[in-house]
Order: sequence, then C-alpha cells, then structure tokens
Amino acid sequence: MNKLIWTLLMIGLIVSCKAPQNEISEKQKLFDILQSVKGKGILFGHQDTYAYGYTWKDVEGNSDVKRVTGDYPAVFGWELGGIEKGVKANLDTVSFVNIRKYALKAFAQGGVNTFSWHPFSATKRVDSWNTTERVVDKIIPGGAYHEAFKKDLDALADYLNSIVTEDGVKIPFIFRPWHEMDGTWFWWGRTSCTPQELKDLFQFTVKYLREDKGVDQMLVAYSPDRNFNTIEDYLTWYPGDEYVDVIGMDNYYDLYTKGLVDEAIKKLHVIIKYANEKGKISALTETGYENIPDSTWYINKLGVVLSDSIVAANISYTLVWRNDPLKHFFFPYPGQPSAKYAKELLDRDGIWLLNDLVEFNKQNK
Ligand code: BMA
Repeated sequence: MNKLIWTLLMIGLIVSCKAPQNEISEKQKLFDILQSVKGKGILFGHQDTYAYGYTWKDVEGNSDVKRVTGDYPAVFGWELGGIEKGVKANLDTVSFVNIRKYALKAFAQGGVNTFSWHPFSATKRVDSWNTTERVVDKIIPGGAYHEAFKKDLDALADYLNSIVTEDGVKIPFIFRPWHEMDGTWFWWGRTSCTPQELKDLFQFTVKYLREDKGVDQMLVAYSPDRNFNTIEDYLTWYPGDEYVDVIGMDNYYDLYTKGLVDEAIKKLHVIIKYANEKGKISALTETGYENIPDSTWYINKLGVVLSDSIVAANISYTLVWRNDPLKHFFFPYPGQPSAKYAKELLDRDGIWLLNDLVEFNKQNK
C-alpha cells in the first residue's frame, strides 16, 4: 500500500474512533436544562446546603432545606475563596475535599452546581472586602501581579478540573466570578477599579480558565448587585456575550423590610429582556434576608418577586445564601418562625426543589 493511502486510512480510523461530533457536552446539557425549565419551574438554590446548618456540620445527607421542606434544593451553591492560597478549607471553613464530595453528590442526584469565589488578592493577599489598595489594575494583563494572578487561576482550574465522577466526567457548573462589581465592598467593586479594568479581569479569567486550563465544563454568570435601572447601567461592566451564559442579579436590599420588591421585579424585567434577546439564561443569583427577621419574608418578599408573571415565565433559578447558625443564616431551620412560610413557597408548583427537577428531566429525555 502506498504511503498516502496508508496515511489517509489512519486518519480515517482516528476520526471515526473519536466521540461522535454531535454528542452533547455536559455543559451544553446543563445549559439546555436551564433553558427548558423556563416558564415551568424556578429552581430553588441554597448556598452550602450539605456543608452545615443550624447546629450541625457535615452530617451525611443533611440540609436545612431538606429538614424544612422534605427535599433538597435544585441548585447547590459552593464557595471557592481560599483555593488560590493552597489552603485546605475555604474562607468559611468548609474543606475543599468536602466541597468536591458535595458537588459530585449534587450532580449525581441531578442537581445544578454553582460556584462563587471570594478570593484573597494576588497582590498582598488581602481578603475580598479589603479595599485599601487597588488590586485589579495590578492583576490584569500588563499588571505587576499578573503572573501571580495566573498562578491563582491555575490553582482554581486544577481544583475545578478535579471534580470528576468515577466515569471520568468533569461535572458541569455555573461559575460566578467578580460578582457585585457595582457595589463598593469588594476590591473589584466600582470604586476600586474602572469598568474597563473589570471587563479585562473578567475576560481574562474566563479565557484563561477555558483556553489555557481546559475548564470547558463551565457556564459563566455575570452578577452585578442591584444598582441599576436600565440595561445600559447593567452592562457597564459586562465582558461581552461570548463570555457569559447566565444574566444574573444579586439582590438583598430591595427585598429587605424597607425595600421595595417592585424594584427587584423591575430590575429582573431588565435582565430577562436582555437574556431572552441573546438566548441566555436569567437568574436571581443571590438573595435572602440575614437571620430572616421578617418571618413572612419567603411569602411576602421572595414569593412576591418570584410570582410576578414575567419573572415566573422567564428566570431559571434563584439561590439564597448560606446558613451559618444563629448570626448569619438565610434559610430557616425547623421551628424557626419563617420555616412554615419557606415551606409554603417551596411547595408551590412553579418553585422547584431537587425532585421536581429530576422528574422534569426524566420526562424530557
Ligand atoms: C459572604 C458572607 C461571608 C462569607 C462569604 C463567602 O456573603 O456570607 O461570611 O465568607 O460570603 O461565602
């Protein structure tokens, strides 16, 4: 056989052995699920739900959402702050070994995982809330600490790529970097860098993770806080459609006792419109009321927002923050005065916990 034919045969063999071109990636499957739940159910999420809650920590199968409602949340939030320092536990003392275990479990059960990241700076290793020095201009390309920042991303990527099932599947997730940049409390907030610097940081982060580190199982969420009225305001720091899958908003303030839920609804309408025009997901990526001083909050605040007809027809998920016992919790525990209201909301047809999502996916196969 001449050499050319032999070479062509070998190429043919290699191509035919590769996974079929039309096989859907885990990331695409996750995106499709988030799209297809639109108008049917809003997935309910909770940060750190398996890790700890009211008077317990790392108890197999436990979750305050489960204790109150009988089911797990459909969206599982986890925090990666600290991974860049090479330490064993995140800044909330949850070990990275456990976070991997929890995220794998959530995936195996049919849930959606999302990661937030409150990193320590690559400059002087100050925490995310320390705004005494400018950090962003020093870590973006061209900055004096850019190489140091790349090392932080290496650690992050290695960890994300280590969350692999026994069958070798890198589990898909939503990554939500540089959130609440319209606030002033983080070193990447609006008073600590320019919109362009934030865009550079966001773009570099996503590109480097995807292209250099092979983190291709990741959807990306853009999540400013509530400081916008128009789409122009909202997009001030937006890195571009090619970098973002989830058009999000964090919003605690408008849902406080003195807040105006109508404001939250209006802002969700703004992001929903943009997400729909661009074929993206929209979500209320973080909310809650610390220690739930208003026992009816889940019905009279969150419930009102989620039952607005445009919101109900369009957003894919929402997530309440973590349950650090007594002083910093956002979901009730059994007996806490708001527990019955939270259950009432989560029992509604249009608000989905894990079993609702699993059932839906079975029927959609
Ligand atoms: C914040 C607070 C902090 C926590 C951080 C990262 O909103 O809950 O206590 O360290 O998130 O989870």
